Amino acid sequence: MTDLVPIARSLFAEGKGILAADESVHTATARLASYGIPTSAEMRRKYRDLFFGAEGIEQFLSGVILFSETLREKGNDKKLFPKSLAARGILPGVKVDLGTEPISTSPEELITQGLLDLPERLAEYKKQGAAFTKWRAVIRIDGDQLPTASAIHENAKRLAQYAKEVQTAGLVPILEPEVLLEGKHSRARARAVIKEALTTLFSVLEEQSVDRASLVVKTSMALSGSESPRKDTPEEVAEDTLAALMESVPRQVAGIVFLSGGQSPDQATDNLGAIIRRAREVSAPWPLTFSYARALQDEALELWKGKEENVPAARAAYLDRLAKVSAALAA
Ligand code: 5MM
Repeated sequence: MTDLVPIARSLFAEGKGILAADESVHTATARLASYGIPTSAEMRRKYRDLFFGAEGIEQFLSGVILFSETLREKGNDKKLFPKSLAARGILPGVKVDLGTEPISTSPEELITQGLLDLPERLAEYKKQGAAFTKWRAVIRIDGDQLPTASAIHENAKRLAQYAKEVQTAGLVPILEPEVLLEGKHSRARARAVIKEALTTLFSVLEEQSVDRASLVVKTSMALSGSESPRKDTPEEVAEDTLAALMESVPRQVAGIVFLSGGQSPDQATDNLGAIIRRAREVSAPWPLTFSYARALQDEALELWKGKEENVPAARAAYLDRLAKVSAALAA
């Protein structure tokens, strides 16, 4: 039986965090298109290589979350991506959910798919070199109406079943109940919803006897909605985020990672720094780090534009952002 706890804990090595590079074909296509980059399978491979082939990323990254397609692909160095990451001491992980669909009884809310053939897929991903996995539930705030308690509970049940199957397969699960930034809501509402989603999740995990010590939680920060005029200070974000987490996440978990959720790279960096400082003040019991996609990639994509000649400048911007986010962990 693999001891999953040291693997989960290694994601929190000092000064290091996770690059989320697990955009599905649909999301990668939209992301690249937003920078004027035409998409094809080869362009997606080049997109991954831009971020995985950069020299020195192992100073800042403990892990990378891949999309299943990328697990089977090779970098420009002709090495399989998971192998070349592992050779540099970076754990390869994989997103195993298959996206979301509307809930039939509450069509404005989403439920995550992917449990049906999960054991077979996990065995395959493990053979391909994955050491950890991720499943994302999507929770939308709309006034006091959404999310419904039932959507939160249904998503928690699937997250728990996912975690159990992943641990049985000898892999570390990252459980991501993402509370979306999109909306007009207040930071207080985001804090309450994050707390509710995590409290429900841990109650279902307990019912289903899921091992907490070898799981990682991936959470949103408590922020005012993106359509709210309110601009939160990093200290406000940190106070509310830590309050939600201290009231809902048991001390035994291997650690908590943050998603960037559409924040600018600077915002995501500054808020992380403030969260780390606040965690120290309140003696938070778990290790914390980042698991960003957009906040680590945006500046590089802006420079890259899908062109070979722009790779050095794009990688320099990416390494610069990684250095800043890593420095925020020591804030
Ligand atoms: C919330 O998205 C996760 C973190 O990314 P950000 O830091 O940009 O918020 C990310 O891992 C996400 O789960 C993947 O990009 C996959 O998304 P899709 O929509 O393709 O499932």
